[in-house]
Amino acid sequence: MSETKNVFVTIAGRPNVGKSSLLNALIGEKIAAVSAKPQTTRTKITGVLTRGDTQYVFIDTPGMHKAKNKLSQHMIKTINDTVSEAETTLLVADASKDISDAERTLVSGFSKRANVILVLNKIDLFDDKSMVIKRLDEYSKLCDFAEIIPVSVLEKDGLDLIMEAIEKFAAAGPHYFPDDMLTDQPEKVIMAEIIREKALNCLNDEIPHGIAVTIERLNERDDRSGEPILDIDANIYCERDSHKGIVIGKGGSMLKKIGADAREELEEFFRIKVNLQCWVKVKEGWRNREALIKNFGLD
Ligand SMILES: Nc1nc2c(ncn2[C@@H]2O[C@H](COP(=O)(O)OP(=O)(O)OP(=O)(O)O)[C@@H](O)[C@H]2O)c(=O)[nH]1
Ligand SMILES: [Mg+2]
Repeated sequence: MSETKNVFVTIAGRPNVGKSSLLNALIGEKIAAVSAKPQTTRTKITGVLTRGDTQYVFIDTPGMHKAKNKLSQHMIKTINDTVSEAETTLLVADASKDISDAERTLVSGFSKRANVILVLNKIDLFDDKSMVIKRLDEYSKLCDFAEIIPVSVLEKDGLDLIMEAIEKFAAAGPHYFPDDMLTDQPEKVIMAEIIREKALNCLNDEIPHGIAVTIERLNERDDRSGEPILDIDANIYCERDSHKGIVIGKGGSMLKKIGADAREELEEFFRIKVNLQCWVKVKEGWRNREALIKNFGLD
């Protein structure tokens, strides 16, 4: 038998740069919520890819930001703990944007670390491809990266280069997860995240950050025609009474849309027919209440 290898890779960077999109693309399955709104990811998410002898373990983290509430403080602690323990880091940046002061500080903070690969994402947004070289040059002055790889996760352009770069850091060792495993997230968490992602995508800017989703009941049964069906009851929590009406929408239209979008993805992911019931509840200011943060599994 040939020798097994493993490599642990932390995916870090500012909010909204495409970290979770990258995780999903690298493991070839959508396990992490993605949205155009910053701070979509709230906890670390492990994605596993086993190819031949090598097991790649990717750890997606929340976007690095300044804490605004207790939930943010937990997110930042998660990021710091994960990044400080990282053997190999994919530091992701949005190449299409000028380097902000926050980005500069963050990137410079990695200068003393080894095995940091800078992923310059969203190069599809450049009409002028010479901008990629310019950005590469700017970033290379901030930190001595092991490699800088321009990519477009959206167009799956450059992902093979990332895999080649990571491969170099794989070392002899056991596979810590079963070879067919995709993620360590429990089923219920994946379900709740699918629903939360659809809510983020459907709702306006003020509300999404204050949304949390829990799965209250799961039941598999045969429907009338004998086909298996999964009943899922979910609670969508928002922070204020005024938000509840917005999440429900006129005549229930918003909730219907969120539910329909979520059901479609749930059926695709779990390969079973789904009957989804969503209830909207209010937990006043939950993002500043430790007990509720804990209750939602976000501590
Ligand atoms: N144009 C373009 N958009 C991208 C690309 N990769 C990701 N995006 C978009 O960028 C937005 C943010 O993506 P996410 O993967 O949620 O970003 P993230 O870094 O995980 O964000 P947080 O979890 O909030 O820190 C989404 O709208 C993605 O569709 C890319 O290569 N090109
Ligand atoms: Mg994310």
